[in-house]
Order: sequence, then C-alpha cells, then structure tokens
Amino acid sequence: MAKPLEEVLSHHVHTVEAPHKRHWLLDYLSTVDHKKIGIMYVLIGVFYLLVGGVEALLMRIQLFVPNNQFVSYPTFNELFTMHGTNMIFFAAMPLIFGLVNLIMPVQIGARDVAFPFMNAVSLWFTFVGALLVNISWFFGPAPSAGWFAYTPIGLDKYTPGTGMDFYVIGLQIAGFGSLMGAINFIATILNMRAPGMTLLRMPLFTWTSLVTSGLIVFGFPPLTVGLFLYMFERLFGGHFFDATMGGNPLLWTHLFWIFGHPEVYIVVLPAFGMISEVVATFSRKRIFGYTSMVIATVLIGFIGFMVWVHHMFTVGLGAMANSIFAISTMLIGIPTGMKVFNWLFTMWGGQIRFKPPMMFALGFLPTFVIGGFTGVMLAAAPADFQYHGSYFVVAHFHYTLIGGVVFGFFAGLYYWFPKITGRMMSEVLGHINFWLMFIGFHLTFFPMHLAGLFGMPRRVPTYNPGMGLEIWNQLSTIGAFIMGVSMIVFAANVVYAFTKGKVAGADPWDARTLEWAVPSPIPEYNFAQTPLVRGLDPLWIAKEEGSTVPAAEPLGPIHMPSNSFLPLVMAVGLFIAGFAAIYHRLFFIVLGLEVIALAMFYHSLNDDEGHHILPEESTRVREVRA
Ligand code: HEM
Ligand SMILES: [Cu+2]
Repeated sequence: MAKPLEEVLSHHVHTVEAPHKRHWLLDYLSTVDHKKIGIMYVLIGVFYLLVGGVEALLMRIQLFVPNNQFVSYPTFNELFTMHGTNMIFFAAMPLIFGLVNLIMPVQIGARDVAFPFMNAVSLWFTFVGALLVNISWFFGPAPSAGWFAYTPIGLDKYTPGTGMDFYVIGLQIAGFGSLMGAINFIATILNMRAPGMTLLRMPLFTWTSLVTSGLIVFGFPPLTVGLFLYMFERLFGGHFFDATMGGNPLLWTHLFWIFGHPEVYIVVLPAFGMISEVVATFSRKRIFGYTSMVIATVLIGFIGFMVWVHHMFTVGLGAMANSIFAISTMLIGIPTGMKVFNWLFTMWGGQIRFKPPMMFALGFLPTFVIGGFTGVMLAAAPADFQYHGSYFVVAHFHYTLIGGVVFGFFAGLYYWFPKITGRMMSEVLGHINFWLMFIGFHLTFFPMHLAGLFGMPRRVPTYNPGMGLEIWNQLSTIGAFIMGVSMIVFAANVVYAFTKGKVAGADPWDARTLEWAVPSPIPEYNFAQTPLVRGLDPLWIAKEEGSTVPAAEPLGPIHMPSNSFLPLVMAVGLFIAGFAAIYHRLFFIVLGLEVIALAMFYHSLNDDEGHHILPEESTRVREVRA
C-alpha cells in the first residue's frame, strides 16, 4: 500500500513540486479537478436555466392575451423548441453532472473521479454542444421542430434552414460528453470507494448517481444512432425517416423516446438522491428503509426502459402494444411510491429543522406526487387520446421536471453550497427564494391542467377569445414572472454568500456523510488520508462515538494528476468540425477532426507523471480551513 515517503520521492523527484500557480481563468480552462469541473457544469446549467427561463417568459407574454402578436408564429415554434432543448440537455443535465462531480467522489472517500482527463473532455464537449445549438439563433432560424424533433416535420423538406442542423450536430457532441461522463462515474463508484464502503453503505446520492450513469450508458446510444441517421438525412442526402422515399418517420420517434423516457429518470434520480440526503440530515435521522430505497432506485431505472411507447399511444401501434406500455408505465408508480413513503417515514418522529434545503425538499414532495398522479392518468392509453397534445401534458411534465429536478437541485445546492464555497448563504433569502418559487410554480402550472382540459392544445402560439382560456393563461403568465423573481432572489443570495456570508466550517448542518468530514471548501486532494468506513453514514457514526472518521492510511504524499489544455482543444476541434459540417465545408471538417486526432496523439505520447502534495501542505490546509 502506501510506500515510505523517501521511496516515493526518489521516484518522482522531478514532479514533486506542485506546478506554479496559474491565473485562475487558465487554471479553470485546463483543470482536471472534479470539483472545479463540477463548478463549471453547475455554471453552464444555471446559465441555460436562465436562457430557457427567458424563452419561457417570452412564450408566456405571447399567451397572456388571445390573438397576441408579441412574437411571430414561427418565432414561437423556435422558442418552445429551444426552451425544451435547453432545459433538458443544457440546464438539467449539467446541473446534475455538476453536483455528481462535486459531491459523489467525496461521498465515497475518493480523491477524484477515475479518469480526471476524460472528465474535462466531457465538460468541454457539453459546453461546445450547448453553444452550437444556441448560436443557431444568429445563423438563420433556430431549431423549431420541438425538443424531440419529430420526423417528418424536422426533415429539411418541411423545416428548411440550418436550425435543425445545429440541433442534430450540437446534441451529438453534447451526448458524447454525457456518455463519457457516465462511464467515468460508473468506474469511479465501482472502483474508488474508500476501504469499508461496501455497495450497501453508499450514500443514496451516490447510488442514484450510479443508476443514472447506467441509464445514460444504455439510453444515450439510441439517441446517438438516431441523430446520426438524422444528420445523414438532413446533411448528406440520406433517407431514413422520409416515408415518400421509403423511410419510416416512426423509426426516429422510437429511437428518440427509447432515449427520451430514460432521460427523464436520468435527470430526476440524482434529484431523488439529493432529497434523500437532505431529508435525513434535516430530520436528524438515518434514512428510513435504506435498502428499499436502493431497490426502488434500481427498479425505476430498469422499468424506465420499458415504457417509452407511452409517448406514442396515438401513432397507431394498436391496442396490444398500447396496453402493455400502459401497464408498465403505471408499474413505475410502485417504486416511486416506496420512495415517497420512505421520505415521509424518515421525517416521522425526527427533529425536523426547516432550513432552506429542507424547504425545497418539502416543496418537492407534494409537487412531484401531483406530477406522478397526472402521469398515471396519462398512462391510461384511452384517456391519453384525449389529453395528448394538450396543456394538460405541459402541466404534467413541468410538475415532474420542476417539482422533481429543479426543486431537488435547489435542495441540493442550498445544502452543499457551504461545502463547495466555504460560505453560508442567507437563510432569510433562502426562504424567500423558496416561497416565491413554490407559489410561482403552482400558479404557473396548476392552471395549465385546466387550460388543457378545456381544450388548449400545446405548442400553439395563440388562442381565440371567448373560449374560457384567458383567465388560466393569465394566471400562468403571472406565476411565471414570480418564478423569474425567485431566480433573482437566488442570484442575490449567491452574491450575499460571497460578500457577507458566514464562514461555513466543515459541517454546518450537523450532517452524516463523508463529504462533511473534510474542510470547506474541499481541498484539491479531498482527503489528506483516505477514510475508513464502518457503516452507513460514517461521519454520524464517528460523531456518536465522540470521535472523528478514522483514517485507513498513514499521512503521506498524495499523487495528483496534472492540468491540461488538451480537453478544451479537442472540444474546439469538434466545434469547428461540427460547424463546418452544417455548411458543408469539407476542408474545415477535416481540419477540426485533425485537431482532435493530433490532441489525442499528443496526449498518448505525453508521459505525464503528475505531481505530489506533501503531508506538510495538507496539514497546513486543514489548519487554515478549520
Ligand atoms: C419558469 C419556468 C418555466 C416556464 C414558465 C415554462 C413554460 C413552458 C411553456 C409555456 C412551454 C410551451 C408549451 C407549449 O406551447 O406547448 C414549455 C414547454 C416545455 N418545457 Fe417548460 N417552462 C419552465 C421551465 C421548464 C423546465 C425547468 C424544464 C425542464 C427541466 C422545462 C421543460 C420543457 C419542455 C421539455 C417543454 C416542451 C417543449 C416542446 O414542446 O418541444 N420547462 N414550458
Ligand atoms: Cu416517458
């Protein structure tokens, strides 16, 4: 195991010293540290949450009164397409990847993810993929065939212009990043747990990260294949989806939803994990039914792959197919229900503290459950023939996506913010943030159920007066602006934390898991000594004994990987190639791919040993941050 110090030093004399400090921007652009990468993922996610939010507000202004001319009808198509695409792929996904990156390795007692270099590649691919899709606004019409880009409407015959090309290429690049990220997380969780951390001692956030990564590994390839065919169809004259040329538009629809349904669990499962951590900590109790939580997570992941046709009940697959998929969809309610009851039982008899993270967790519960109920309603295939394509569906999926992913993420962010930054946010602003978001949310989306039932189709840029739809749309628009204000309060809270926030200390919430055993902000090597895990909630066990988490190794030099600009260079290469493909510039396609190939070649020859952090340094950091 740990070699004597002298031996390590004699082997790596040339790399012992930490590289000299770079400017912080250069440091971030070249970092391979999972925490800095996580922070950048969160920043990307928050940025696109705002972009998608502005797009939503523009739609809500348009729908405030009947026959409004605020935006043109084609622009409205672009808005809902870009809103959905940004929210799912570039807000929800990076927010999840960010927190998994930031917290999961520390929760399992590891010093980084398994492949730090590849982690940076994932980040930058996500970044340029998002950029590519969003700059489409400046180069002609933005994508406008919906976030699921249904064929045939999305084919160049019916949606000409470059918009859908940006969508097809950008999503492939970002999807590539997600796939590599998921493989990295799986390798990390399976191989890098601290001694004693058996699978059934892993915190639930880590468990949900593992299952989500598994879903990505199986769910993204169908999308990649679909997008690849789409690319050939739109850019290179192929015919896979065009029925008039012998293709089949349902091929895309299937491929998309075989990915698309698991995708909603990909984003919501880690949010469930965050809720589990928050509910246990703020009820001061061990999570109720830990093992059943793990089983429920795995079951949701598994059944999640068997339900995709519930998005296609009306395409004419027949009664048999529809019945099977209706039943499998309803089955998901069982493991999800298990989770809800476990959260309630964890709170039962606990010493509940109503801090902001707990408020978001409490807001999550009823909201998500309502989304679940309407989900079961929609799963009844004959009923779905009526609801399908109406605002009832829009209400349903926002209850799950905002009630689940966004509330869950805010619970997690308010919870881990002190760990990540070392500063406390304001509790008062946190409560205001929560209530505005909670009230604004229900005001926006509850009326949409009614608008839908009264006949308002989704994806329409306007409606006629006198159909009883005005009031519901007006409430929705007002609610959406209240949610906008809640985001401003959130921004103010971040500013507050950095200017006036109290210093957090290692364990401000009296929490249970390993990430709270290290200083805040987390040092770059996470643990000076790898911890020894003796059960679920290792920190709590130590606290009950009145001691600290024991170490599994002596204090020694810590090996760290070196920074590298290559991941960024590779992403830039892919950006050039992707952009050139849209405009059929063969020279630049080759150039971009060449950049990637050279970067990979260089990386494979570059014999980089990294550097070591000496024990004196880690002791100093611990004392400074204590
Ligand atoms: C302030 C918050 C939000 C508001 C006011 C809002 C509003 C809307 C509106 C008005 C539509 C278009 C409905 C239609 O015309 O059919 C829509 C669609 C959609 N929204 Fe949101 N939304 C919000 C947040 C979110 C979030 C956080 C997500 C995902 C994480 C999301 C995912 C979607 C998706 C996937 C669509 C479907 C797009 C399509 O039809 O192609 N939304 N939203
Ligand atoms: Cu689904």
